[in-house]
This record gives sequence, C-alpha cells and structure tokens, in this order.
Amino acid sequence: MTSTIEYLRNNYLRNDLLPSIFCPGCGNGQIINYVLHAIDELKIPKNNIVLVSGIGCSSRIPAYFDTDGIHTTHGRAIAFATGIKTTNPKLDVIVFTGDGDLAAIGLNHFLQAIRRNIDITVICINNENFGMTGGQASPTTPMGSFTATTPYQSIEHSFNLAFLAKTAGAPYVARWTTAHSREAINSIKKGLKKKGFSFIEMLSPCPVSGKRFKSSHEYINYYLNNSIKYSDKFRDETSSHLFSSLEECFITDHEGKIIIGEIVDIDKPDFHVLYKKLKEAAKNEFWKSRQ
Ligand SMILES: Cc1ncc(C[n+]2csc(CCOP(=O)(O)OP(=O)(O)O)c2C)c(N)n1
Ligand code: SF4
Ligand SMILES: [Mg+2]
Repeated sequence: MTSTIEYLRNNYLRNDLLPSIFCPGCGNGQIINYVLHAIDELKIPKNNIVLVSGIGCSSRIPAYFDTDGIHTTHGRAIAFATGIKTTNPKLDVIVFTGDGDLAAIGLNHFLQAIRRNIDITVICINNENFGMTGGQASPTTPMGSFTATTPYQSIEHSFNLAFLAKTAGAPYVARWTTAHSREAINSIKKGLKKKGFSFIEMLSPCPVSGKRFKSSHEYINYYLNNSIKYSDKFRDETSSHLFSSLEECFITDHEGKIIIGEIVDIDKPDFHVLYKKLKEAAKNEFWKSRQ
C-alpha cells in the first residue's frame, strides 16, 4: 500500500530532483509537506497552480514541485506573482519567500501587494537569518543576536512580519511554526481559499546558518514549549509592547512566548474584483463623458 507521503511525492513532486539541497534538519522540507497536504486536500488541479519565489534556501522550494513555477530575482517574487495573477486571475498563485527576501530587499513589494489586495498566498519561511549566504542578520533577527554581520550583537529592532501584514491591511494573516503541522496546513488552505492577499508566516529551523540552535529537535522543543495562541487578550496590547523592549524578540509576548495563530481573517474586495467593476463602469456613458 502506498503511504500518504509516497502518494503526495509521486503526484506533486519532481522525484528526479530529490533529495533536496536542504541541510539535514532544515524546516523547508516540512513547509513543502504542509503545502502538499493543503493543495491535495483542496483538490486544486496541478495545472492551475503557479509557485513563485525569490532567492534564498527557502526560495528553492518551488523547484521541487511538478507544477508551473518561477524562481525570480532576490526580493521580487511578489512583483512577479502580481503580474501573473492580474494577467490570469483564475490561477492559484503561491509565493515562497524567506525573511531576507521578503522583509529586506523585497519589503516594498510585500506592502504594496497587501495595499492593492492582490489575491495571492504568500508563505514566508522565517528562519531569522539569511540562511543561504551563511547566516547574516536579517530584518527578523532578534535584537541581541550574534550573527555573521553582527559579531558584537545586533542592536537593531526586528520586524514582526505577521503584525506588519495586519497593519498594512492583509485580509488573512497567520503565524505558525514547523512544529504546528495541522494548524499550518489549515491556514495554507484558508489562505488559498481567501479572496485577497493572504500571509502565512512560518517560523522554521535553520540549524546550519541560524544562531538560535544547532539541531532541529531543539528548535521543535522551543517552538512547542514557547508559543502562545493569539487571542483577544493580545489584540490591543501587542503592538505597544512589541516595540518597547530591547531584550525581547519582537515576535514574542512579554513573557518571551512566540505569538502564533490566526491573526486576521476578514473579507475585503480584492484587486481583481475592483478592476472588473471599474471596467464595467468605464463602459457607461457617465465615465465616457468624463474622459
Ligand atoms: C540582488 C541580490 N542581493 C543579494 C543576493 C545574495 N543573497 C542570496 S540569498 C540571500 C538572503 C536569503 O535570505 P532569506 O530570504 O531569509 O532566505 P533563506 O536562505 O534564509 O531561506 C542573499 C542576500 C542576491 N542573490 N541578489
Ligand atoms: S542554510 Fe539553513 S535554511 Fe539553508 S538549507 Fe541549510 S538549514 Fe536550511
Ligand atoms: Mg531566512
């Protein structure tokens, strides 16, 4: 009998490219696993899916899928995805991006796509560093970290990506870790079904370039034992305390626990819906007379 993982691998992955280039213990394999479950459970036809990525270890993920995909330039995945989705709105477009790719060189594209409410699903693999290039500090590296570019500790405040997406107006935002499998799969499914920009931040181990831990099981224990579900308790207090402490990693609450869960789930018209309405309106006499 074929196991679930064999079934998913045979149906959705390019077996000739396996094993992947990822280091042992890297979280990228788990992210692939969760996306496979999500697209299989939603029964999305393979030929309707386009996977888009920038540059980085996490941006290698689309290469392993037997779907259409495009490995673009550093930080530009969301710009390419915007072009693909607006040209053919019927496609299911998923962006895989790292914390460096999304929040450093690519930050503006992230915010503008949220502002426009482009109907794409962005999965950010946040391993808190530039993994591919050897562990330099990224915009999500916690303050106080020793990295290749901060040998005397980082003195920079870090971005809290899920809350940045919330503040910019994304209609679906969730944060999970690779230790939260079913929750992550469900959020990817919700993100894919959401009409509008969905953002799923996945905290993910990088035991090779990352500085937090040197083994994946330490990461998993940390994720399981140091996370707390987002709830109403946080809704008002999060943004104020997140930007107030030098010692805290900004994705955590005041006790140092990582805030995980669904952070936003609202409905608002996406770019394509408004564009269609505008096209219709442009046909009527009132608009013609104003040209
Ligand atoms: C324009 C440009 N600048 C810099 C680089 C070098 N570079 C390659 S990957 C990377 C960072 C990737 O970090 P992240 O997006 O967090 O991915 P990870 O490797 O951690 O998954 C950088 C700076 C590049 N390829 N192109
Ligand atoms: S360097 Fe880090 S992110 Fe890159 S493959 Fe290795 S463990 Fe994964
Ligand atoms: Mg990274």
